[in-house]
Amino acid sequence: MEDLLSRMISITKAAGRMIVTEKEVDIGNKDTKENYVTSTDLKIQKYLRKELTAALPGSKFMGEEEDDPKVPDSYSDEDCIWIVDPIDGTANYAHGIPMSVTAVGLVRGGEPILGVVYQPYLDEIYYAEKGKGAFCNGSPVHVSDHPKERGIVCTAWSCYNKVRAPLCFDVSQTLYRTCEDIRRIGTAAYELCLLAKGAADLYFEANLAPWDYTASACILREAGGLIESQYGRIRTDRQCMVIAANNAENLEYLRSVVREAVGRHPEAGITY
Ligand code: LIP
Repeated sequence: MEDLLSRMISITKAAGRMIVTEKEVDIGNKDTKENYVTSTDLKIQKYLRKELTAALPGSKFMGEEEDDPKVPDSYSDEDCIWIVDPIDGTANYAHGIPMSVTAVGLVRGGEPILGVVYQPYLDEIYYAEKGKGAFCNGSPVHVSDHPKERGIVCTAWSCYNKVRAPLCFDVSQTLYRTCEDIRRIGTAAYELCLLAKGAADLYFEANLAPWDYTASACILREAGGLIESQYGRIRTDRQCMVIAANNAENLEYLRSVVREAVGRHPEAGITY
């Protein structure tokens, strides 16, 4: 796996560099005005599919910009599947905000076993192999020991489905009273890496796709962090709500805050 991780790191860096080198970029929208797709997304994904499936013969591939981005029907528990987000933070990229990453996760039996996230504006490469620790640019990273009162919370307010926004603002209002402050950075994959390196401490999003969090879930767990969904463990075969924290006490607090807010907002359509 060490050689494969090295290959993943090289491939992910080469892919992520396109975020900062591509000059002629076509910008389009998917189902809503907030949900962008660009020519760079498509170019990066095409590159990742070619390089990653060649690096691991027989592996399957799921990317955000696929025509039908779901776990392949023939996916058995032991198959390896690449779950990738060519540009996580596409809205930031479309608006010229220098905060996007390329995220590549490898899943076996539904579990992330390798994760690589590259932030090209800062030239930061985060990576982890299950059971072998998490790193940023070659240095080990670990979650903070901050109590919730000193917690920096990363979150979002469901811009792709604003029916859920009242729930998200309700959660933010409660956390804002207890924790130190809130950040809305616009890339789940990078925000979860901030938890892994101890720069942030709690994370909540009402609905994310597997490519938003699979790579970072491996990195965060290897950094000592905790991440889960409304189903318990995060799922790599469907979208889910994501909560994460630097320790079990803060995760339990976050779980209770989200559960109470979900009870106040049945319109969000989330069971938790
Ligand atoms: C984005 C996430 C972000 C979330 C956005 C969007 P994309 O992923 O990383 O945290 O708030 O709604 O889902 O669409 O840029 O790959």
